Amino acid sequence: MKLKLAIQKSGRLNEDSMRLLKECGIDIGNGVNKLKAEATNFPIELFFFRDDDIPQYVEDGVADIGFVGENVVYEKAKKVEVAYELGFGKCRLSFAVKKGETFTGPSFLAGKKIATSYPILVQQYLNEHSIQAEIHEISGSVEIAPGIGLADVVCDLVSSGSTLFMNGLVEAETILHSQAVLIKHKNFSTEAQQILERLLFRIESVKKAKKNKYVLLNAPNDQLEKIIALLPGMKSPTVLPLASPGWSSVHTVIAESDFWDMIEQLKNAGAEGILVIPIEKMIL
Ligand code: PRT
Ligand code: ZN
Repeated sequence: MKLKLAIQKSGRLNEDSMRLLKECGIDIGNGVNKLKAEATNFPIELFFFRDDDIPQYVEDGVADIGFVGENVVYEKAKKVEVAYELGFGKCRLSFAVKKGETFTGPSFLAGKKIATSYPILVQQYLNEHSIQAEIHEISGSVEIAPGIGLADVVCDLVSSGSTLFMNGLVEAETILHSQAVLIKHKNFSTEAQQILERLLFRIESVKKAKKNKYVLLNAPNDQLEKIIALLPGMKSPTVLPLASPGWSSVHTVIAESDFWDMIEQLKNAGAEGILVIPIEKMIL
């Protein structure tokens, strides 16, 4: 059998979805512009859909799994399971008000006209705060609504914030942090589950590798103990003697997040010739 995976046909998630599959060593034959494509070296078949339709197709079993934004998953509220956070397509769903206005909390929204493409999530927020407001659902260019008098407030996806800024709006309150996730159909055969686990194992290895760097450095032997003590405790680093006497080469893996702090400390401790190399896959 082949696992059927739905991804966005074109748009913000398409490229990252395709790249992730490639990094997992999955080759997709030609036909990317069609509705379907097959992997040549992994039991997976790709379906290309609009992102909004992916939860429905996964609920119906047209696809077994899908890559889609959490914002779409929660707005559509279909019977699917969120199985894995993919780590790309990060954004937030936020209310934004006109520049110069002060958002004083949920009560600010009472009686206001809110333009959004996410009426379900906005209504949920209003219900949670017992606020009555008017929701205007628009499918695109939500940010222009206040400027043309269609709404007082918007609730839209934000990443850099420049769209809001350019439209004279200010982000006020975030109601959802979102990223692309892997969703799965509720009923899975053992065979499908096995393929999914193979896929997740690969995705996990790619993700871990991206979070870490391989570091090689030269250390004077009299500073070796101090330098090794600075390194994170994954496992002991590899230490090899250098051709020049009194020096060793130290190899280790450092988390991207600690990277700059760590490098400064290593330099201060006497490390030289520090090489930092990206890791392609990391299997622990
Ligand atoms: O055609 P189809 O329906 O498949 O695509 P679409 O147009 O509905 O979606 P698309 O491709 O725009 O976005 C797909 C998914 O990417 C979304 O559902 C989110 O999960 C994710 N994503 C991440 C974003 C953004 N970042 C984002 N910034 N989706 C949209 N935006 C828009 C936002 O709506 C606003 O217009 O970008 C603008 C804001 O960006 P900044 O950087 O100016 O803040
Ligand atoms: Zn869409």
